[in-house]
Amino acid sequence: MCTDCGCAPPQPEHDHKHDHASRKIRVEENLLAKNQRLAMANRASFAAHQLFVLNLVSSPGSGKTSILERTLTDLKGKISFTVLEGDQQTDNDAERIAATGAPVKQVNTGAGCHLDAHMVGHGVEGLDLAAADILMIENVGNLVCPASFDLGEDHKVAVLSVTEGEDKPLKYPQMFQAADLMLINKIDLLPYLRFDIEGCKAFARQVNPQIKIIELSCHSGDGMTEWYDWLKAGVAGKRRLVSSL
Ligand SMILES: Nc1nc2c(ncn2[C@@H]2O[C@H](COP(=O)(O)OP(=O)(O)OP(=O)(O)O)[C@@H](O)[C@H]2O)c(=O)[nH]1
Ligand SMILES: [Zn+2]
Ligand SMILES: [Zn+2]
Repeated sequence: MCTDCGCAPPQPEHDHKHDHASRKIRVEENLLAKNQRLAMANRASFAAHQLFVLNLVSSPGSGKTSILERTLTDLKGKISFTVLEGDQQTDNDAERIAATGAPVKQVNTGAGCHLDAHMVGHGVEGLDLAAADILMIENVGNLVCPASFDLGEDHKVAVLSVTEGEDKPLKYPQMFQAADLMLINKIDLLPYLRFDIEGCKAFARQVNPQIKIIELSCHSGDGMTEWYDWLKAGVAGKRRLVSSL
């Protein structure tokens, strides 16, 4: 259960009357407005370091950490990364990232089901942002709440693995609307599944006609070059933008 984003189970009925719906909307508006202010502050600080910042979002287990592990290893010496890992509990993912040699910090959200801009602002305090080209933020595995929270990133990247079913962009449209890139991961498993990959892409484009889509497998390596090219273009674009100011 989320402690602050309103996804708690319904409360039991009681006999006095007050306007639950409008109060909930007000609280959410305040919460999101505060988050937006902090996200703008994060964005300004990231821009000062010419950082390309990505917010990786997905359901649990789609392969976010695995994609990061392979990316950090393959691009070592070419692009420098720093990583913020978000999970409710454990520092398992941070340990996996640290094993690649990249700087990493873990943020535990406890009962919270998403990272917010405040957690990210403090989370990056111990990281040397000036030394990095890309800040990768791995959000808590959850296809719902992270869609509503701007962290100050350049792009949300939604990871969807082929074991989850092709209908997910239609069932969780907010996430796929908020993302600029969708990575369809685990395509090495396609021969064993009934997953309509063209249908999945059509559903994603139905909710977000602009979304870019890359099919890949971080196990086999298929499609990883296209992802790396997208990252390199993002880093180059950020440097050009800053040098033209
Ligand atoms: N076959 C196959 N398995 C994969 C691939 N990528 C990840 N996996 C497996 O999927 C499982 C979950 O991967 P993780 O990288 O931990 O997923 P995650 O999205 O970081 O998970 P959370 O942080 O818990 O949300 C692991 O058993 C991985 O080995 C892939 O490309 N192909
Ligand atoms: Zn929630
Ligand atoms: Zn992970």
